Amino acid sequence: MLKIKTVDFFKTFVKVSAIPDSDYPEIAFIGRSNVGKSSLINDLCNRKTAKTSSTPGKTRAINFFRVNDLFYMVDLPGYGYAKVSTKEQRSWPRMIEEYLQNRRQLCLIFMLLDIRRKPNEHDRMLIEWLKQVPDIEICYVLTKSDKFSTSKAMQAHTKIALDLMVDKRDFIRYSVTKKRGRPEILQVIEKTLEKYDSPGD
Ligand SMILES: Nc1nc2c(ncn2[C@@H]2O[C@H](COP(=O)(O)OP(=O)(O)OP(=O)(O)O)[C@@H](O)[C@H]2O)c(=O)[nH]1
Ligand SMILES: [Mg+2]
Repeated sequence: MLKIKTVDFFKTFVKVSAIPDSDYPEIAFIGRSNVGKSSLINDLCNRKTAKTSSTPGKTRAINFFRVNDLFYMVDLPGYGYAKVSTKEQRSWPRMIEEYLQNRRQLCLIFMLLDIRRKPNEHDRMLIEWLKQVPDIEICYVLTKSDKFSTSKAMQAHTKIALDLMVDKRDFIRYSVTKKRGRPEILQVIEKTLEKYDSPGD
């Protein structure tokens, strides 16, 4: 299994155009505000690299973390948080969209969904878009699975998969507090990296 040895905070970007070209594969974490993206990155890396908060809207820019000097984990801003200025709120989905459209190194997306919530319009829009891009793998993560009993979590898992018309097996139930899902995620990352050829090779 992939071992995370080193994690270096690389940089924060407020504009996609400012992100330099690189040959490192990028693995991005995307989802509604407060869904648990930064917590997931910290849990995978076993350290507090990404800033988390119980207040939605914590991550407002794109944060890059270099892992094992081999690939980047990309913490994207959450969408759908109402309490920021309208201008900023509007710029979020656009920044995400721009990121998704412009990073040729992007090879894997973890699409996070709160296990307790029905996917909303933003989630659906993103998922539909992602399904159409053949070069980007999507792995769905149901976060905060500790909030439900196992049987309730299984029910929610089935329901969300059906709702999104995605194979149930493409979802990983995750819990930071209950230590669930980490090996599965690391395995997905490892498999994707094995397949990844840096452009130009
Ligand atoms: N119970 C439980 N709480 C979690 C879990 N993962 C994250 N949280 C909590 O959810 C809240 C939001 O977590 P973040 O990681 O900051 O969420 P985010 O998606 O990065 O949010 P933005 O940066 O605002 O987009 C925090 O209070 C976390 O402690 C989990 O697996 N279980
Ligand atoms: Mg965050």
